Amino acid sequence: MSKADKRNKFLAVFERIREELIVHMKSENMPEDAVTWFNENLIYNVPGGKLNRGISVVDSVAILLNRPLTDDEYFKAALLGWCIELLQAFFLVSDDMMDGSISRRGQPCWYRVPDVKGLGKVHNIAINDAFILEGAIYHLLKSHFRRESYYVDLLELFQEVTYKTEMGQLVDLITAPEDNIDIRKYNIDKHTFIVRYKTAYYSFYLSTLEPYKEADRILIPMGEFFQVQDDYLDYHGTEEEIGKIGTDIIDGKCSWCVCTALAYGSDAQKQLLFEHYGKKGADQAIWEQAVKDMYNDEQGLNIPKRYQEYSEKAVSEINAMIDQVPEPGAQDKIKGDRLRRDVFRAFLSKITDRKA
Ligand code: DMA
Ligand code: MG
Ligand code: MG
Ligand code: MG
Repeated sequence: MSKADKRNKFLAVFERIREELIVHMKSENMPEDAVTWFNENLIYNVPGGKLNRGISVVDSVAILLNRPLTDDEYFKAALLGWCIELLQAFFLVSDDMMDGSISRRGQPCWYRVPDVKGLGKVHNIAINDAFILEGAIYHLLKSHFRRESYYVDLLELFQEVTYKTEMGQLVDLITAPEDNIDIRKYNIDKHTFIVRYKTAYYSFYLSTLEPYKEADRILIPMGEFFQVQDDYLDYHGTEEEIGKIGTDIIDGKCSWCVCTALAYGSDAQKQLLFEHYGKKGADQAIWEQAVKDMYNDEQGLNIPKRYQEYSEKAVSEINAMIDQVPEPGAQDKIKGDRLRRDVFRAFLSKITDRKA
């Protein structure tokens, strides 16, 4: 099946899920304008991304079972995939408020949409809209998996991963307080801690839906690599490419780029960062550009080249770890008993060389 067909098949399940959530809201006697609001929230925030995380669930199940899925198996796997996409939507709506971002997935961030279908602007309603996206996950899990033996495991996994992500967001945000950024405290270890919690757990680890030891060992480094890419693209990607306007320099984030600059930069280069990094004000665009120019300088820091080197090393290290995963042998009663190398390779190939 082509990539586009795969995506469309997955999107068709979203329509069923949205329908189900709307029918449920109506059955709770929610007023019509509230149902309209929720519907717009779902459409605007859930299906518009790359859908890598969600589709990976379907791919993983198919690789593990080693045969085409029945319609019911496909639906259940896709539903779990959409639960991850709902979780992602919940994180992104709130992340954009906290980061003061402008755009996301090629459209204004949800909290900046002034008025939904003429219903009127409600101050900071995006906070509740984020919560409700999270609530929808547990409603769906209950209505589809309540009778399964693994129901509690699923609930725990979603809850634990959510909690870890929130811990990561906490450190991400207090590391860069708006009024007093201190980049002297930034380094790669601090960065690794933040990205492991805020990105790695929910981005890949959750998509296997199994807390395997092997998954932990490989998918967490893969998630770290994924966030380094995100940090790099924040400064280097154009809005057309990444669908969002980068805010890390002005927000003073502990990003891979600034940690690398601090580790390898000269005293003069670090001085420029102390003066201009994370500074808000009338001249913020000029200061941001000065930092970007310094990152770009081919004779100097050359962050693009360092990123290229980092990426090649990360991909080869992750591949080496995948090579060590034992393939299922005769001792495994069920063929899908353990994660096979292909599951990890499928994840890695989705993110290698990504430009968005
Ligand atoms: C990503 O952090 C982490 C979460 C939990 C959304 P980020 O602020 O770097 O993401 P983005 O660049 O997409 O705003
Ligand atoms: Mg952000
Ligand atoms: Mg953020
Ligand atoms: Mg980012």
